[in-house]
Amino acid sequence: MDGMELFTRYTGNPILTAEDWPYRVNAVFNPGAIECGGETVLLVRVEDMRGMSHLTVARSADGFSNWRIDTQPTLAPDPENYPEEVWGVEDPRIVYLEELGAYAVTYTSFSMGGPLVSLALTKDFRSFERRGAIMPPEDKDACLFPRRFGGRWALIHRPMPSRAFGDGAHIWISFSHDLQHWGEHKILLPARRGGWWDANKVGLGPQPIETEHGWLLLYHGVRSTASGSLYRVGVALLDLEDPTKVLRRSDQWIFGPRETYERLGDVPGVTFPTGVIVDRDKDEVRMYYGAADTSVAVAMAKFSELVDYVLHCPEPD
Ligand code: BMA
Repeated sequence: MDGMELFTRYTGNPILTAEDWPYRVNAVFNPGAIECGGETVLLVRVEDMRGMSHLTVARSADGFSNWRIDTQPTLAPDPENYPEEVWGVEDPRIVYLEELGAYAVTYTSFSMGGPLVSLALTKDFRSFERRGAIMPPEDKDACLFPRRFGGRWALIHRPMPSRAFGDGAHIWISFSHDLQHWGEHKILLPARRGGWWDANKVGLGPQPIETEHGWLLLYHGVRSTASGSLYRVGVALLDLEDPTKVLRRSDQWIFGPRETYERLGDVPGVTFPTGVIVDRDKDEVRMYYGAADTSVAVAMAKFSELVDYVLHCPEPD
């Protein structure tokens, strides 16, 4: 199957825009997504009229329409207590940690030293327990796995190398016993080089999806062109018990900017998925993404077809 056909865009896209917001904002995009209390909860990145971001919850019964949006920021930066949040909080990813009975939100804090990874826990998306910065700058696109491996939590993230060491910004994995102190850092999915669609810069998209064949990852690859960057989406499969092992990786991108709302906006040519919801009864994956750093959109795939596709992708070297 041609990967480009795996996902179908919702005809009502974009599903959330700045005009829908109960207060004045510039843009709404890159939402974390999870099912909570039988509803779809999106934790949306909202860019205010100063250029700084906070996170606001939007809830919907069907995941497509009739969104109820919090009337004020749900998770606003708190630079007095968390100085790393001085220039805003961005791009959350969400997983449910059964062991703690809480949702873990990893997000980017825009600190004076650059973007870094922060962690907060919540049970209801109303109040949050901040755990502070867990990775130093520059680092972003981070998400926990929902359970431990050999007693250790695992985190996917994307540190930026110093220019002196070339252009490669790769996806890494790290481990921790307490969610606070991290080590055993390894490159997981390297950016490719040269003419590839995902050359030089890749990053995790939504939270890892557990399947019987392994952890399915959607990730973004960035191509720089004469008129800016193109953000497209690829897929990989990690070993279920040892997520440092990459079993499969797509050669082709499976989703990328095509519609006007993806091609026009504050940052043209960006499709940036940050949340998925898998409905196994309906065999459906809903992928929520930021379009052109301006609005929130959703595209659907058949879960079985997505798994089948990644199982037919090459094994990496
Ligand atoms: C990335 C992130 C995202 C953003 C994307 C495109 O580096 O900062 O927040 O959507 O660039 O501008």
